[in-house]
Amino acid sequence: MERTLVLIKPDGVSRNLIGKVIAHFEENGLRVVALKKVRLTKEQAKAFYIVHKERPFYEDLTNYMSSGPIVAMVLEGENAIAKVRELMGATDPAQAKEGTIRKLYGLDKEKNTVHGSDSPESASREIPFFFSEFELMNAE
Ligand code: FUP
Repeated sequence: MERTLVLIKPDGVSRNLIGKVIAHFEENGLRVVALKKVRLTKEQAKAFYIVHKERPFYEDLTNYMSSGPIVAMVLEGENAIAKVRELMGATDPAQAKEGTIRKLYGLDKEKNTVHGSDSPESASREIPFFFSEFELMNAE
C-alpha cells in the first residue's frame, strides 16, 4: 500500500467538481485516508511549490493556488502515486489522454484541476505539509 497527496485546485473547487474528482479516484481503487478544504496564503503556496521556484511560471502558479479554496486529500492504494498520475493525465489538458481528469475538466496548464505527488519523495514531503500525524492515524 502506498499513499499520495492530491489537491483539487481552485478551478475544480469553484466549478463544483469536488465530488466528481473524488469519485474518479474512488472508482479506480483509491481510498480516501484524509481530507480537508483549505485556502493557502501566497507564502504557503510558494513553500508548497518551492521546487519550481526558478521556473518562469512560479509567480503566476503560486498566485493562482492561493486565489481560492482547494481540497487536499491523502489517497491510498497499490501504486497510488503512479495510479493517481495516470488518472490525472498530462500537465497540459490539451495533451492529456481521453478519460483523464485533466482531459475531462482541466482548463489550461495552470488551471488543470488536480495535483498529485510525482514520486515517493514528493509524497513524503507533501502529505505532512497538509496533514498532521493525528489526522493520518486510525484512518484504515
Ligand atoms: P504536474 O506534475 O503534471 O502537475 O506538472 P509540473 O510538475 O510540470 O508542473 C507543476 C505545476 O506547475 C503544475 F501545477 C502546473 C504548473 N504549470 C504552470 O502553471 N505552467 C506551465 O507552463 C507548466 C506547469
